[in-house]
Amino acid sequence: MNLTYKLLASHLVSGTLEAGKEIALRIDQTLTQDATGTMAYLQFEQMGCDHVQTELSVSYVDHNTVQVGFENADDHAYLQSVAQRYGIIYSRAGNGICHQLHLERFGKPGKTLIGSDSHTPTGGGIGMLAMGAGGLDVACAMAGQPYYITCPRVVRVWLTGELRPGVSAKDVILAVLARYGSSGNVGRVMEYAGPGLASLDVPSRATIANMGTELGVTTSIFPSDEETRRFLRAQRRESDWVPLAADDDAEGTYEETFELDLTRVEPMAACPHNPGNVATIDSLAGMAVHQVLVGSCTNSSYRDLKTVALMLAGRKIHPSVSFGVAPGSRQVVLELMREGLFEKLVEAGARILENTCGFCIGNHQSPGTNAVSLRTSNRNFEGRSGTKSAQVYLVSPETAVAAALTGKITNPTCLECPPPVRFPERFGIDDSMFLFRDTAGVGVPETEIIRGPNIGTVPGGSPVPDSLKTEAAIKVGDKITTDHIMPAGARLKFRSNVPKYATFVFEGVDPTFHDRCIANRDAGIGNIIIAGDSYGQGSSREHAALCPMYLGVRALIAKSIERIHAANLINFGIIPFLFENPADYDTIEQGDKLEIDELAPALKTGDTVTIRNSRTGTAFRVRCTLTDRQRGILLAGGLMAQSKAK
Ligand code: MIC
Ligand code: SF4
Repeated sequence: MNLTYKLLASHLVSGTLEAGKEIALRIDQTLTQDATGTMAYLQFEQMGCDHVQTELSVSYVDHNTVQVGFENADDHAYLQSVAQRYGIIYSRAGNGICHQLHLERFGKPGKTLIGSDSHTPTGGGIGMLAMGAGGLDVACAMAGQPYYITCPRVVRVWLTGELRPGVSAKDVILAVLARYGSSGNVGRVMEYAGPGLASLDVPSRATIANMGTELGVTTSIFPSDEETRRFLRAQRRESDWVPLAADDDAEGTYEETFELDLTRVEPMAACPHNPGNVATIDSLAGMAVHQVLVGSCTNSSYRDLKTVALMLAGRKIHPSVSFGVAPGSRQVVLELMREGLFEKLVEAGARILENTCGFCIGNHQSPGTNAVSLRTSNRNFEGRSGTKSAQVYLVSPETAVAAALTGKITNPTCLECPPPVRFPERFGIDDSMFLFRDTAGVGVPETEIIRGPNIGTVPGGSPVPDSLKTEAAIKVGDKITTDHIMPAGARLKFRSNVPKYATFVFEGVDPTFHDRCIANRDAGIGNIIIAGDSYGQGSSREHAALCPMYLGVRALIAKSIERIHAANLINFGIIPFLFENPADYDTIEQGDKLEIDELAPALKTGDTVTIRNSRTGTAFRVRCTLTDRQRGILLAGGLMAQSKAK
């Protein structure tokens, strides 16, 4: 067996391990973050559990820490009280970014983890089967229910050689993105192996697994070996280590093998406006740069920040560049301080930012008009930085520093790069910002749950009707991300208030979408979204389904849909149709009246439905291939509606 299937087999609750078939998995650990967490816990509260049923569940606060207005602080108070009530470990704001912290303090090789954040696969860096999911799926896992996925095909990435100085893990994942792109990989897992692994430490592996999300795969996974053991020993939890690898004769189990010689990997960048738009740094060299930001769950580890500090030591940031650093965790900050390296950042002219997602989710540090911004984060979707005209390039920490020093895109291998950073024998451990470790898994039932005015309720869906009159409320193209559908940044603070947040659906694409949908909804006309390929890329935010549901969106018709978003649509009762003939996409215009007869009966018995377009007088067919479980959820109007009906 390959490593992926070993972990699937050891957690299989139902189904057979056959690629393409739905399987149910036992989930050992969950994580949430504050931006998706409030909805996840509001849903969990309705499930009637006395305490969480997992081995470990952690609630992190790292996204919404800007606190302009009362909303974020209200969310934090709610999350803290829910955590205490139900036995969830709570990571206070300021402790660090969820994925970095989970890797440092809780992740265990061989365990399953789902998180209400798409970069949960970071845990693959220490041999976990770690997957991003919608908040409702995480709530179900906390209630002891299995997690459903399509049994994946596994691609082996066979690493040989060793990275050259100035080239690092970010360049490796960008090379993988250059090969596989950011769409067309639904249903795959990337499994890393080969002699090249020996030179990649756990933080580097975590960078690769983290940004594997941008491929659209289910997850990425590394073996658990002596390097993994060294990392866990440094975190003073060597007893969590177990050795894990694919069997020697697993070769025939892979869909394909991609061989990557690390020695030949060059510094790379993902160019505007998609992480799959990869170019070499040499091809971009000389371009003037206005902003450089180091941080995010991809590149904010001790390894990354120490490399940055050593490269900056004794030098100054170029006067035309604004340079910011957001460390991944307190442990990273404290370690750099102990080694006298934090001051090198400050001396060089860095703007020291909080240990949070911050700039990565666009809730501060928006670049100027048309500015070129180099970031070590993982997404550069148009407008995500908060500035629509900004040109965001995703790069390694080494390339970021090279630009910060020279004011232009520069190949870092041309500069003097420090020798590879090794993490210390033992990290300093201070877990005091994790609350409720003593009541983990049990909770304190008498805790009063704090619900400030920002804490709303979760709207419910309604069953699929027998026939449906709809309007094509919007027609969008390919690679529409959940950032397009449900903007974050300055809008992030409304996550706990669905009616308010729903006013911003498709805000950057068509600000009139909300009003048109409400008018249709109130007139009894359903709304339909028409989309091209790879709809729902990026974030796991279930609000990208929940808020459209609130606006009366009953269905989506797309050429293809990304994994987590498709699951979220079903969870909230929005029918995820695919064009049987993709050319029919061209025949539909925004505003077309689309009618479906016999909808519920058709969904009950088969998977194709005929839709009439009254403007063209023609009909076309769409497909919705569902398992019986999904069919039940969808017909009931979503998972919560189904549970209530039961
Ligand atoms: C992101 O990077 O887009 C986020 C913000 O972390 C999201 C989660 C969210 O929208 O709250 C993700 O990646 O899932
Ligand atoms: Fe936070 Fe950015 Fe990572 Fe999302 S991608 S979890 S916003 S740091």
